[in-house]
Amino acid sequence: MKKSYYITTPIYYVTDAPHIGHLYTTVAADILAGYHRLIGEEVWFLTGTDEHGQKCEKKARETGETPQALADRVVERYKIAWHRYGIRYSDFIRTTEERHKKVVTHYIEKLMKTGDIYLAEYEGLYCVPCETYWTETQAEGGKCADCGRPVEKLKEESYFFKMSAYEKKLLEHLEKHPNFIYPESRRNEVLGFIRQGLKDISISRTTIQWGIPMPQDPGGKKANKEHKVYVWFDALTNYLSALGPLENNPKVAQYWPNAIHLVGKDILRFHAVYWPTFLMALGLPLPKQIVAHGWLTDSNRKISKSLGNAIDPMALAEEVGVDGMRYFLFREFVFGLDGEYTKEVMIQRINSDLANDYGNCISRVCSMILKYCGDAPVAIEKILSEPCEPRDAVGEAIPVFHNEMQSYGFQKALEAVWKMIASVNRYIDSQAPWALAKSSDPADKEKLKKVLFQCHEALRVASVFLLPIIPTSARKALKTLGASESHSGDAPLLQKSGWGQGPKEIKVEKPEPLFPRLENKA
Ligand code: ME8
Repeated sequence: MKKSYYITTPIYYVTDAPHIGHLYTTVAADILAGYHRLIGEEVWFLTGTDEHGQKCEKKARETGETPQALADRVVERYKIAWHRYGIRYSDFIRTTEERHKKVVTHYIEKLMKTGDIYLAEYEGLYCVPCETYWTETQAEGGKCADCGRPVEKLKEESYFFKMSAYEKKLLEHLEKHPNFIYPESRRNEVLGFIRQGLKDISISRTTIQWGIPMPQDPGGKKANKEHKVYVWFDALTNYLSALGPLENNPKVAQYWPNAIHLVGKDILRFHAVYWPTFLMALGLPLPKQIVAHGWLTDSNRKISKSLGNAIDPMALAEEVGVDGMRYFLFREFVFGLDGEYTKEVMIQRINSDLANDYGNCISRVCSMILKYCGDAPVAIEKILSEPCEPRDAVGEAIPVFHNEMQSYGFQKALEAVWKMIASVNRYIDSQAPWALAKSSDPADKEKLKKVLFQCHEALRVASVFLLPIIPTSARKALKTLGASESHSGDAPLLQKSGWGQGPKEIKVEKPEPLFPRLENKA
């Protein structure tokens, strides 16, 4: 049976159009989904939008729309951006959909019955933009521990979730599953937080209208129509509600045990503490892993709409191209760490790696093949049976690439691919095909063909590896190389990416520039 893989992105707030930070997480998920598909696994890839709560309500007031109209409008911006970037999600969930609201209500009813959700009075320091309560110690100097903005004193009747009851169980889970939170530095932060003691948390709000109503309290206490479900408990449930009903649902059985939540470090605690304890209370299995990445920053400040430094992915796609962006984001930055975004570095990276190294190399090799060997198909099986430098480079890169892709080391995986490409460029320089072409010795003619097709093979393998990362360009490259079939069929990343596993006969096409050189207009 095929292995299954379930990858999720956070569901993004519809308060604004997507920016480069949202793009970062979504492309990461798309690369992982693509990679796992290409190694033959069955993949479910979920993304979507978080449409309830105070933030959306407030934004709608500002824009003079109903919250639903705001959500309907902004969700299109997300869908258009993801389409533009070739994001191949399996499902897009919106928290205002019936399928989602039903599940949230059902879970809360269930926990009201077991007593894991109860009514009490709450007084605390609240950060409106983050929709989070803080203790006096957490909100040092009256500032939100996350965003640094002032907190407000708020008192309200609220439903609480008995998170404290699951503290020990959660710690045990983390100890038994050291990879549950990735990377390790983030795991340690979460462990530190849990060890300070988990308190029960408020999971309803009376201060908002725009949310899922709390269901009727079965204890016969006060009617609670005015209580709305706290947006985080609404939102987190999307990862399960999107799979459909829990009982007798093959999709849940297949994918839920393999769920991987990809999130930014800003929302790790919700995923690594709130969500697992909520699932424990419901008696449900936990996801397999929670992976937190760093932030893209601008002058060392998080890039975000509210800080006013957001960068529009649609404009970037126009300016540097979709694959240029996809490549840059995962070659330039270490996935778990923050990364400073600058336009200069981006343009430099795309020009040097994509236009010069990769694009030029394909164009050079294909042009020389057409020039020196003609355009009839060439049988290459025998040629590829011999040792050579590009072959060694391919052999070294393959295990590194797979290891890194499976441990979120995108940067190192790409470095491995670029080592193959560099070996081809070196080999061309050392073997000087143009000199061999001038020789009248028939042995040199044979050698010329050999050198060119050895280079060709390393570029074919590199392009197969690049399929999940820069899908459109890698496919175009394979077509130029006359090896399109290498990416179709079963698990091409396993079965077609070894030396000599491509087509037995090659007919290259006239190369066209894969990546035009970019100018820094600024
Ligand atoms: O938090 N660098 O939604 P959101 C990298 N609705 N990634 C960034 C980023 C940056 N500068 N800025 C944003 C929410 N992100 C909730 C999630 S999930 C059940 C509910 C990415 O629209 C990163 O993935 O504020 C971060 O966690 C997410 O966008 C926050 O998106």
